[in-house]
Amino acid sequence: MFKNLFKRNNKQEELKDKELVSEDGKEDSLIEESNNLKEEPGKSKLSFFDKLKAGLDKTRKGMTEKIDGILKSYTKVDEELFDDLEEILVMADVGVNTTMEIIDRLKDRVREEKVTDPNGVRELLKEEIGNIMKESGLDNRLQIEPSPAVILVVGVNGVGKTTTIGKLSYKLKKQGKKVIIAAGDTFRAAAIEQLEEWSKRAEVDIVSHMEGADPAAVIYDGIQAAKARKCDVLICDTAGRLHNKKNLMNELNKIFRVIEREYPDAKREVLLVLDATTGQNAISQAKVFKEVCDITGVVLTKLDGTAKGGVVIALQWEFSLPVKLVGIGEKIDDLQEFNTDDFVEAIFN
Ligand SMILES: Nc1nc2c(ncn2[C@@H]2O[C@H](COP(=O)(O)OP(=O)(O)OP(=O)(O)O)[C@@H](O)[C@H]2O)c(=O)[nH]1
Ligand SMILES: [Mg+2]
Repeated sequence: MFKNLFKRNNKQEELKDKELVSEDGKEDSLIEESNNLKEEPGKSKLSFFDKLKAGLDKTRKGMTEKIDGILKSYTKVDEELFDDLEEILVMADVGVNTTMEIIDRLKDRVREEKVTDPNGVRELLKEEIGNIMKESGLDNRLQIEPSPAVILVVGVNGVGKTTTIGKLSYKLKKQGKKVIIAAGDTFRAAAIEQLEEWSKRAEVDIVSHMEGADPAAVIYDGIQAAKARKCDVLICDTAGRLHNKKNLMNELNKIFRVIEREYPDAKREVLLVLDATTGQNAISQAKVFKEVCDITGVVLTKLDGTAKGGVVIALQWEFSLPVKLVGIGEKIDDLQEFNTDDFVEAIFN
Protein backbone atom coordinates (compact mmCIF):
# COMPACT_ATOMS: atom_id res chain seq x y z
CA MET A 1 0.00 0.00 0.00
CA PHE A 2 2.89 2.40 0.63
CA LYS A 3 4.72 1.46 -2.53
CA ASN A 4 5.11 5.04 -3.62
CA LEU A 5 6.25 6.17 -0.21
CA PHE A 6 9.05 3.65 -0.09
CA LYS A 7 10.31 4.68 -3.49
CA ARG A 8 10.43 8.23 -2.23
CA ASN A 9 12.10 7.20 0.99
CA ASN A 10 15.18 5.96 -0.89
CA LYS A 11 15.47 9.32 -2.53
CA GLN A 12 15.35 10.95 0.89
CA GLU A 13 18.15 8.70 2.16
CA GLU A 14 20.27 9.87 -0.78
CA LEU A 15 19.57 13.46 0.13
CA LYS A 16 20.49 12.86 3.76
CA ASP A 17 24.02 12.03 2.63
CA LYS A 18 24.31 15.62 1.53
CA GLU A 19 23.86 16.92 5.06
CA LEU A 20 25.16 20.43 5.58
CA VAL A 21 25.45 20.92 1.83
CA SER A 22 23.08 23.44 0.37
CA GLU A 23 21.72 23.37 -3.15
CA ASP A 24 22.26 27.02 -3.80
CA GLY A 25 20.88 28.29 -7.07
CA LYS A 26 19.01 25.07 -7.81
CA GLU A 27 15.77 26.71 -8.80
CA ASP A 28 17.08 30.08 -9.86
CA SER A 29 14.89 30.45 -12.90
CA LEU A 30 11.78 29.81 -10.84
CA ILE A 31 12.93 32.35 -8.25
CA GLU A 32 13.48 35.00 -10.89
CA GLU A 33 10.18 34.32 -12.53
CA SER A 34 8.35 34.63 -9.25
CA ASN A 35 10.18 37.76 -8.16
CA ASN A 36 9.07 39.54 -11.28
CA LEU A 37 5.60 39.44 -9.80
CA LYS A 38 6.67 41.47 -6.79
CA GLU A 39 6.51 45.20 -6.50
CA GLU A 40 9.03 47.67 -5.16
CA PRO A 41 9.13 48.11 -1.38
CA GLY A 42 6.86 50.84 -0.20
CA LYS A 43 4.86 50.72 -3.43
CA SER A 44 3.31 47.35 -2.76
CA LYS A 45 -0.44 47.30 -3.27
CA LEU A 46 -0.68 43.70 -2.19
CA SER A 47 -2.03 42.90 1.26
CA PHE A 48 -0.04 40.77 3.70
CA PHE A 49 -2.17 37.75 2.85
CA ASP A 50 -2.05 38.28 -0.93
CA LYS A 51 1.72 38.45 -0.75
CA LEU A 52 1.88 35.24 1.25
CA LYS A 53 -0.45 33.61 -1.28
CA ALA A 54 1.72 34.77 -4.18
CA GLY A 55 4.78 33.46 -2.35
CA LEU A 56 3.13 30.09 -1.91
CA ASP A 57 1.84 29.91 -5.47
CA LYS A 58 4.09 27.05 -6.51
CA THR A 59 3.33 25.03 -3.38
CA ARG A 60 -0.38 25.53 -3.97
CA LYS A 61 0.01 24.33 -7.57
CA GLY A 62 2.24 21.41 -6.59
CA MET A 63 0.09 20.28 -3.69
CA THR A 64 -3.44 21.62 -3.41
CA GLU A 65 -4.25 21.80 -7.10
CA LYS A 66 -3.07 18.20 -7.51
CA ILE A 67 -5.17 17.18 -4.51
CA ASP A 68 -8.19 18.85 -6.11
CA GLY A 69 -7.49 17.04 -9.39
CA ILE A 70 -7.33 13.68 -7.62
CA LEU A 71 -10.49 14.31 -5.61
CA LYS A 72 -12.36 15.19 -8.81
CA SER A 73 -11.22 11.99 -10.51
CA TYR A 74 -12.71 9.72 -7.83
CA THR A 75 -16.37 8.90 -7.35
CA LYS A 76 -15.94 7.18 -3.98
CA VAL A 77 -13.60 7.39 -1.02
CA ASP A 78 -11.43 4.29 -1.06
CA GLU A 79 -7.95 3.06 -0.19
CA GLU A 80 -6.61 4.03 -3.60
CA LEU A 81 -7.71 7.62 -3.11
CA PHE A 82 -5.78 7.77 0.18
CA ASP A 83 -2.71 6.30 -1.55
CA ASP A 84 -2.86 9.01 -4.21
CA LEU A 85 -3.23 11.77 -1.61
CA GLU A 86 -0.31 10.30 0.29
CA GLU A 87 1.87 10.44 -2.78
CA ILE A 88 1.03 14.09 -3.45
CA LEU A 89 1.89 15.08 0.13
CA VAL A 90 5.21 13.25 0.03
CA MET A 91 6.06 14.83 -3.32
CA ALA A 92 5.30 18.26 -1.81
CA ASP A 93 7.95 17.46 0.83
CA VAL A 94 5.57 17.06 3.72
CA GLY A 95 7.82 14.12 4.70
CA VAL A 96 6.97 10.43 4.98
CA ASN A 97 6.21 10.25 8.72
CA THR A 98 4.15 13.42 8.76
CA THR A 99 2.26 12.35 5.65
CA MET A 100 1.42 8.96 7.12
CA GLU A 101 0.16 10.60 10.30
CA ILE A 102 -2.01 13.04 8.34
CA ILE A 103 -3.47 10.25 6.19
CA ASP A 104 -4.20 8.05 9.24
CA ARG A 105 -6.03 10.90 10.91
CA LEU A 106 -7.86 11.67 7.69
CA LYS A 107 -9.02 8.06 7.43
CA ASP A 108 -10.30 8.21 11.03
CA ARG A 109 -12.22 11.41 10.34
CA VAL A 110 -13.69 10.01 7.11
CA ARG A 111 -14.84 6.92 8.99
CA GLU A 112 -16.23 8.80 11.99
CA GLU A 113 -18.03 11.36 9.88
CA LYS A 114 -19.16 8.77 7.30
CA VAL A 115 -17.84 10.82 4.38
CA THR A 116 -18.54 9.08 1.08
CA ASP A 117 -18.10 11.94 -1.40
CA PRO A 118 -14.45 12.60 -2.36
CA ASN A 119 -15.14 16.35 -2.32
CA GLY A 120 -15.89 16.12 1.40
CA VAL A 121 -12.33 14.96 2.01
CA ARG A 122 -10.77 18.33 1.10
CA GLU A 123 -12.03 20.25 4.13
CA LEU A 124 -11.05 17.42 6.49
CA LEU A 125 -7.55 17.29 5.02
CA LYS A 126 -7.17 21.04 5.41
CA GLU A 127 -8.30 20.81 9.03
CA GLU A 128 -5.99 17.91 9.84
CA ILE A 129 -2.98 19.68 8.31
CA GLY A 130 -3.76 22.73 10.47
CA ASN A 131 -4.27 20.53 13.56
CA ILE A 132 -1.03 18.63 13.15
CA MET A 133 0.94 21.85 12.70
CA LYS A 134 -0.51 23.37 15.84
CA GLU A 135 -0.45 20.23 17.95
CA SER A 136 2.77 20.74 19.84
CA GLY A 137 1.58 24.16 20.96
CA LEU A 138 4.46 25.93 19.24
CA ASP A 139 4.66 29.68 19.48
CA ASN A 140 5.46 31.11 16.07
CA ARG A 141 6.15 34.62 17.32
CA LEU A 142 9.64 35.99 17.77
CA GLN A 143 10.39 36.24 21.48
CA ILE A 144 12.22 39.56 21.61
CA GLU A 145 10.23 41.44 24.21
CA PRO A 146 11.06 43.03 26.59
CA SER A 147 14.25 44.62 25.24
CA PRO A 148 17.08 43.90 24.91
CA ALA A 149 17.15 40.85 22.68
CA VAL A 150 19.78 39.05 20.69
CA ILE A 151 19.00 37.04 17.58
CA LEU A 152 21.63 34.60 16.37
CA VAL A 153 21.11 33.57 12.75
CA VAL A 154 22.54 30.17 11.78
CA GLY A 155 22.37 27.85 8.77
CA VAL A 156 24.48 26.37 5.99
CA ASN A 157 25.87 28.51 3.20
CA GLY A 158 23.57 30.01 0.64
CA VAL A 159 20.30 29.46 2.51
CA GLY A 160 19.63 33.19 2.91
CA LYS A 161 20.99 34.14 6.35
CA THR A 162 22.45 37.51 5.39
CA THR A 163 19.46 38.47 3.25
CA THR A 164 17.11 37.50 6.09
CA ILE A 165 19.09 39.66 8.53
CA GLY A 166 18.74 42.62 6.17
CA LYS A 167 15.00 42.10 5.78
CA LEU A 168 14.46 41.46 9.49
CA SER A 169 16.40 44.59 10.50
CA TYR A 170 14.20 46.60 8.18
CA LYS A 171 11.02 45.01 9.54
CA LEU A 172 11.96 45.53 13.20
CA LYS A 173 13.11 49.07 12.54
CA LYS A 174 9.75 49.84 10.92
CA GLN A 175 8.13 48.53 14.11
CA GLY A 176 10.03 51.24 16.01
CA LYS A 177 12.86 49.13 17.38
CA LYS A 178 16.47 50.19 17.52
CA VAL A 179 18.40 47.48 15.70
CA ILE A 180 22.12 46.76 15.38
CA ILE A 181 23.70 43.94 13.40
CA ALA A 182 26.98 42.08 13.95
CA ALA A 183 28.91 40.64 11.00
CA GLY A 184 29.77 37.31 12.63
CA ASP A 185 30.45 35.63 9.28
CA THR A 186 34.12 36.53 8.99
CA PHE A 187 34.88 33.70 6.61
CA ARG A 188 35.21 35.98 3.59
CA ALA A 189 35.35 39.72 3.04
CA ALA A 190 32.41 39.62 0.63
CA ALA A 191 30.14 38.34 3.41
CA ILE A 192 30.97 41.38 5.56
CA GLU A 193 30.45 43.75 2.62
CA GLN A 194 27.11 42.12 1.80
CA LEU A 195 25.90 42.69 5.35
CA GLU A 196 27.19 46.29 5.29
CA GLU A 197 25.14 46.83 2.15
CA TRP A 198 22.02 45.50 3.89
CA SER A 199 22.70 47.69 6.94
CA LYS A 200 22.66 50.74 4.65
CA ARG A 201 19.45 49.66 2.96
CA ALA A 202 17.71 48.98 6.27
CA GLU A 203 19.35 52.05 7.85
CA VAL A 204 20.62 50.22 10.91
CA ASP A 205 24.05 50.23 12.59
CA ILE A 206 26.55 47.45 12.00
CA VAL A 207 29.56 46.14 13.91
CA SER A 208 32.18 44.34 11.84
CA HIS A 209 35.79 43.18 11.94
CA MET A 210 38.20 42.17 9.19
CA GLU A 211 37.92 38.95 7.22
CA GLY A 212 39.30 36.03 9.23
CA ALA A 213 38.60 37.64 12.63
CA ASP A 214 37.20 35.57 15.49
CA PRO A 215 33.39 35.56 15.12
CA ALA A 216 32.96 35.45 18.92
CA ALA A 217 34.99 38.69 19.16
CA VAL A 218 32.65 40.34 16.64
CA ILE A 219 29.62 39.27 18.66
CA TYR A 220 31.34 40.54 21.83
CA ASP A 221 31.77 43.99 20.22
CA GLY A 222 28.22 43.83 18.91
CA ILE A 223 26.95 43.30 22.46
CA GLN A 224 29.03 46.20 23.85
CA ALA A 225 27.73 48.47 21.05
CA ALA A 226 24.14 47.32 21.60
CA LYS A 227 24.43 48.14 25.31
CA ALA A 228 26.15 51.51 24.77
CA ARG A 229 23.66 52.59 22.09
CA LYS A 230 20.68 51.18 24.03
CA CYS A 231 19.55 48.99 21.14
CA ASP A 232 16.45 46.83 21.39
CA VAL A 233 17.69 44.05 19.15
CA LEU A 234 21.14 42.79 18.18
CA ILE A 235 21.07 40.47 15.15
CA CYS A 236 24.17 38.34 14.54
CA ASP A 237 25.21 36.78 11.24
CA THR A 238 27.26 33.56 11.33
CA ALA A 239 29.31 31.63 8.77
CA GLY A 240 27.62 28.87 6.82
CA ARG A 241 30.82 27.34 5.52
CA LEU A 242 31.78 25.20 8.49
CA HIS A 243 32.65 21.89 6.99
CA ASN A 244 31.65 19.56 9.75
CA LYS A 245 29.52 19.26 12.83
CA LYS A 246 32.45 19.55 15.24
CA ASN A 247 33.64 22.89 13.81
CA LEU A 248 30.10 24.16 13.77
CA MET A 249 29.55 23.14 17.37
CA ASN A 250 32.83 24.72 18.52
CA GLU A 251 32.14 28.01 16.82
CA LEU A 252 28.54 28.30 17.96
CA ASN A 253 29.38 27.29 21.52
CA LYS A 254 32.01 29.99 21.70
CA ILE A 255 29.46 32.56 20.55
CA PHE A 256 26.87 31.28 23.04
CA ARG A 257 29.38 31.57 25.88
CA VAL A 258 30.05 35.21 24.98
CA ILE A 259 26.33 35.99 24.89
CA GLU A 260 25.77 34.14 28.17
CA ARG A 261 28.56 36.03 29.89
CA GLU A 262 28.11 39.49 28.39
CA TYR A 263 24.37 39.72 27.82
CA PRO A 264 22.75 37.35 30.33
CA ASP A 265 19.52 39.32 30.62
CA ALA A 266 18.88 39.64 26.90
CA LYS A 267 16.04 37.60 25.40
CA ARG A 268 17.53 35.08 23.04
CA GLU A 269 16.44 33.68 19.69
CA VAL A 270 18.50 31.21 17.70
CA LEU A 271 17.00 31.17 14.24
CA LEU A 272 17.89 28.38 11.85
CA VAL A 273 17.59 29.53 8.25
CA LEU A 274 16.50 26.80 5.86
CA ASP A 275 16.11 27.04 2.10
CA ALA A 276 12.68 25.70 1.18
CA THR A 277 13.82 24.82 -2.34
CA THR A 278 16.03 22.08 -0.88
CA GLY A 279 13.06 20.19 0.57
CA GLN A 280 14.21 17.12 2.49
CA ASN A 281 17.76 18.45 2.60
CA ALA A 282 16.39 21.27 4.77
CA ILE A 283 15.04 18.59 7.11
CA SER A 284 18.48 16.98 7.34
CA GLN A 285 20.00 20.34 8.21
CA ALA A 286 17.36 20.90 10.89
CA LYS A 287 18.35 17.56 12.47
CA VAL A 288 22.05 18.44 12.52
CA PHE A 289 21.56 21.94 13.93
CA LYS A 290 19.14 20.68 16.58
CA GLU A 291 21.90 18.40 17.81
CA VAL A 292 24.42 21.22 17.88
CA CYS A 293 22.43 23.96 19.60
CA ASP A 294 19.02 24.98 20.93
CA ILE A 295 17.23 26.28 17.90
CA THR A 296 14.31 28.46 18.96
CA GLY A 297 12.78 28.86 15.52
CA VAL A 298 13.13 28.49 11.78
CA VAL A 299 13.22 31.01 8.98
CA LEU A 300 12.15 29.27 5.80
CA THR A 301 13.46 31.19 2.81
CA LYS A 302 12.80 31.08 -0.94
CA LEU A 303 9.25 29.79 -0.53
CA ASP A 304 8.44 31.85 -3.60
CA GLY A 305 10.67 29.64 -5.74
CA THR A 306 9.47 26.19 -4.81
CA ALA A 307 6.60 23.74 -4.72
CA LYS A 308 8.19 22.18 -1.64
CA GLY A 309 6.49 24.41 0.93
CA GLY A 310 5.00 21.28 2.52
CA VAL A 311 8.25 21.02 4.45
CA VAL A 312 6.78 23.54 6.92
CA ILE A 313 4.33 20.89 8.11
CA ALA A 314 7.09 18.37 8.92
CA LEU A 315 9.28 20.99 10.61
CA GLN A 316 6.49 21.86 13.01
CA TRP A 317 5.11 18.40 13.70
CA GLU A 318 8.04 16.03 13.40
CA PHE A 319 10.78 18.34 14.65
CA SER A 320 8.77 20.63 16.96
CA LEU A 321 10.47 23.60 15.36
CA PRO A 322 8.24 26.64 15.08
CA VAL A 323 8.56 28.41 11.74
CA LYS A 324 8.81 32.06 12.77
CA LEU A 325 9.51 33.84 9.52
CA VAL A 326 9.21 33.03 5.83
CA GLY A 327 11.13 34.53 2.93
CA ILE A 328 9.01 35.04 -0.14
CA GLY A 329 11.37 36.97 -2.41
CA GLU A 330 14.67 38.78 -2.53
CA LYS A 331 13.47 42.30 -1.77
CA ILE A 332 13.77 44.02 1.57
CA ASP A 333 10.10 43.63 2.46
CA ASP A 334 9.81 40.01 1.27
CA LEU A 335 9.95 38.56 4.79
CA GLN A 336 6.81 37.72 6.72
CA GLU A 337 5.95 36.57 10.18
CA PHE A 338 4.67 33.01 9.94
CA ASN A 339 1.29 31.98 11.18
CA THR A 340 -0.09 28.45 10.76
CA ASP A 341 -3.68 29.50 10.04
CA ASP A 342 -2.61 31.92 7.31
CA PHE A 343 -0.34 29.28 5.80
CA VAL A 344 -3.11 26.70 5.62
CA GLU A 345 -5.56 29.27 4.19
CA ALA A 346 -2.99 30.43 1.64
CA ILE A 347 -2.37 26.96 0.25
CA PHE A 348 -5.98 25.76 0.37
CA ASN A 349 -7.79 28.82 -0.94
N1 LIG B 1 13.69 34.14 -4.10
C1 LIG B 1 14.26 34.28 -2.92
N2 LIG B 1 15.59 34.38 -2.80
C2 LIG B 1 16.13 34.53 -1.59
C3 LIG B 1 15.32 34.56 -0.42
N3 LIG B 1 16.15 34.71 0.66
C4 LIG B 1 17.42 34.76 0.16
N4 LIG B 1 17.42 34.65 -1.19
C5 LIG B 1 18.57 34.63 -2.10
O1 LIG B 1 19.45 33.56 -1.76
C6 LIG B 1 20.79 33.87 -2.07
C7 LIG B 1 21.69 33.58 -0.87
O2 LIG B 1 21.36 34.47 0.18
P1 LIG B 1 22.38 34.90 1.33
O3 LIG B 1 21.61 35.77 2.24
O4 LIG B 1 23.63 35.42 0.76
O5 LIG B 1 22.66 33.50 2.00
P2 LIG B 1 23.62 33.16 3.23
O6 LIG B 1 22.96 32.08 4.01
O7 LIG B 1 23.97 34.40 3.97
O8 LIG B 1 24.90 32.56 2.47
P3 LIG B 1 26.43 32.47 3.01
O9 LIG B 1 26.80 33.80 3.55
O10 LIG B 1 27.17 32.09 1.78
O11 LIG B 1 26.46 31.39 4.04
C8 LIG B 1 20.78 35.35 -2.47
O12 LIG B 1 20.84 35.43 -3.88
C9 LIG B 1 19.44 35.86 -1.96
O13 LIG B 1 18.93 36.93 -2.71
C10 LIG B 1 13.89 34.43 -0.56
O14 LIG B 1 13.10 34.42 0.38
N5 LIG B 1 13.43 34.29 -1.84
MG1 LIG C 1 25.80 35.25 4.43
